[in-house]
Amino acid sequence: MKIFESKDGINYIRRGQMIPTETVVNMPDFHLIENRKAIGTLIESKGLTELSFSLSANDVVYGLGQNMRGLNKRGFVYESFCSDDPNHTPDKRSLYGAHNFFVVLGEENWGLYIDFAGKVTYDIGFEDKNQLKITIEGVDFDAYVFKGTFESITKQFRALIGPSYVPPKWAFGYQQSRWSYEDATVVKEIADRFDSEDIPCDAIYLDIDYMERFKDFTISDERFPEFKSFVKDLKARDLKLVPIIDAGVKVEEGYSVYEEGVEKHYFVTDDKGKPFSAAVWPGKVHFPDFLNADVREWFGNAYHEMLEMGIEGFWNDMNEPAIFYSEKGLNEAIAFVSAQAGQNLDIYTFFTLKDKIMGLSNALSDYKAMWHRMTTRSGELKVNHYDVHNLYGYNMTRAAAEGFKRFDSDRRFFMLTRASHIGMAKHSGIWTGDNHSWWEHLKLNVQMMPSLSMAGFLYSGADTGGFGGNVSAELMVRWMQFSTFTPLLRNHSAMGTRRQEPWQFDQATLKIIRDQIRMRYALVPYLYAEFMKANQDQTLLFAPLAYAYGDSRSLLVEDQVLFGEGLMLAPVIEQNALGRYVYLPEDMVLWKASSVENLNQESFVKMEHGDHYLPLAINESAVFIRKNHLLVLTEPRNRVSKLSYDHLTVIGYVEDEATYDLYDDDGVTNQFEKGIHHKTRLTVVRVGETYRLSVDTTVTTLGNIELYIIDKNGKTHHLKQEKGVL
Ligand code: MIG
Repeated sequence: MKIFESKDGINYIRRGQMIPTETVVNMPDFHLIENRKAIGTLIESKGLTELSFSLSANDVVYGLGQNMRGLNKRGFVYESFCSDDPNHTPDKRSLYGAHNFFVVLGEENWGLYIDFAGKVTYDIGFEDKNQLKITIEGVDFDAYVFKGTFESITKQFRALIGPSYVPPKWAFGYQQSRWSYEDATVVKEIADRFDSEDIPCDAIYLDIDYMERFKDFTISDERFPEFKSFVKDLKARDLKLVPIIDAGVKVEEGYSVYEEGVEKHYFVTDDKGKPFSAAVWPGKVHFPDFLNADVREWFGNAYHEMLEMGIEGFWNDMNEPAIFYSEKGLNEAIAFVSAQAGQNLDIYTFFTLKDKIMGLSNALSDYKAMWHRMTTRSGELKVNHYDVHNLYGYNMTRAAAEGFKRFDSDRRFFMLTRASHIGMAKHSGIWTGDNHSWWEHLKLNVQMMPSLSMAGFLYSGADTGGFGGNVSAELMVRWMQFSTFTPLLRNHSAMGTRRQEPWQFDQATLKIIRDQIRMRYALVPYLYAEFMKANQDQTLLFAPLAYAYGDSRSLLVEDQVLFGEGLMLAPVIEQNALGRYVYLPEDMVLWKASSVENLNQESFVKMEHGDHYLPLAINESAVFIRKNHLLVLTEPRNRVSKLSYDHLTVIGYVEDEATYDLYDDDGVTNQFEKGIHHKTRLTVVRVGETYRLSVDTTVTTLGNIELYIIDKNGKTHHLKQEKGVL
């Protein structure tokens, strides 16, 4: 084992020669240090490594990206092992992503990132409440230990993995999805309905039924007879179509992707070197070997045809990879079942029989029977799938992202993926998979956003309203109130469930949801600015309260989160609740956000540090503005592209002075990477009994600004600044 240290005190531990993940892109200068115990206790046996650390009584543990349970992960066992499991119940240990970064805050603050391609298990004070025990399924790995404040630890980590994926700006608009809008007529009806109901929307999704027999990169002629002109028509209305791509390639003679893949040996193989056969939606499939650079190039180029037709982005699904059954597994199960025919089954044999069938999906034995030809710097490496399982979805999406770059290196493309690894945060956003229309999953969404920010997944969000199960109008509304702040705002639901487009409920609900989506559009310039700054400054877009507040109560708050530099959100996440308790770590200003149309002096209330019960009617959500911070709204429009800076509203809680940098750029190219963007600096200063706004901007179209500034006595000052004054 070698231990190194960087000049900012990051300890880098290298054990053996790990399978490269290409996650760390900015390696600081490290120097070798001798005989230093940088991490807890390390035991290696039977091919596993166990790391143990002791936890102090009040330590909290934040992180692990997309995972179950609370903000504070202490008290349960979690796994990093990309899993396709549509039942996110509290007993589950892993979801679709593998995100090996966490931070311990307490007696001593530290963070750990384990750079590893295989399975890692975290027992965080479960077996023994004072022990954090990590089991790595391998002996070769890299690890990074960070020390400092919550903020500096997360910054150092994010600096290592490099900037996160940035979508085109329209991706901050509302997106409507359903499994499935099955043909062009239905999609058009949805588009028309949004416009006739006057509800903003920027994108409509195409789930698996747009394809011809679930074959990737094909379009059903029957259901989308004039696909190209259809895409063009929607584009003329400023609406984007987002088609899905699945990991498995259908086995079918005459299907070019399949034939080329077989001919060039581009598929993951079985123990005998033949393409591994499994079944997913298309029936029998082979899996492209995304760990191989040639395969990535080939698959990435396959997206070009639809890009040429005007498609601007995709979602990659089933890339854990999800396997309904493998040919081998099914044959074995059938053989077992047949052998029991006519027998008088004892109970144990009956259960074995049942398990043989139930256990066919996503079986570890299948993952262990799959082989990759992985491209590494030192040549091609034959690796077993199980050992690199967490890199599969990551590299599928990397293939797409690299394909987009080759198509047009300066343009931003929309990309979401289901399975992920930290290394993928630079290539794509994620949606959090198949949640349910359960209040528990709204809470899970709230608790997951901060750990996703920590892992670098800034562009993310849940299926708003819930994917599985039937949503009530009330849950839909409360979920929309929270998702108004998540960069990805997508309403998606499964086949067979209650429809959940905004107009599927009653008239009152429709109005609330319309107002809510309009509020989202009014917030887009602000959300976008917060997003881009969080990415550039490596700060957290969503954070636990302890990110900014050092008191012991803040460490324990599980249902309120900080958003960006100036807000705290306290969403209602309980059925029938017409209010909730909130904890304020300092004085703040409450906006009971219900609409952006009717703002007035009474809309904002200063509240004191401490605990409060807050009544919140069904159309109200609690948005808190932190001390000496500003919130900026624009006038809503029905598309992101139609938003302007002509009439801004600045809301602030200002004791003496507050400044806000409203970042903006062209929203479509990668020029921002070269520093081509503008920042409008808004400064509000108290001058005696009133306030003055100064604006430092290069934006020529900046118009009138209306201000609601709340002072330390809770008085709201309503001021207007005319264009000429700027
Ligand atoms: O086996 O494509 O998470 O969003 O609608 C289900 C159908 C496959 C899972 C995705 C979901 C999508 C669904 N897919």
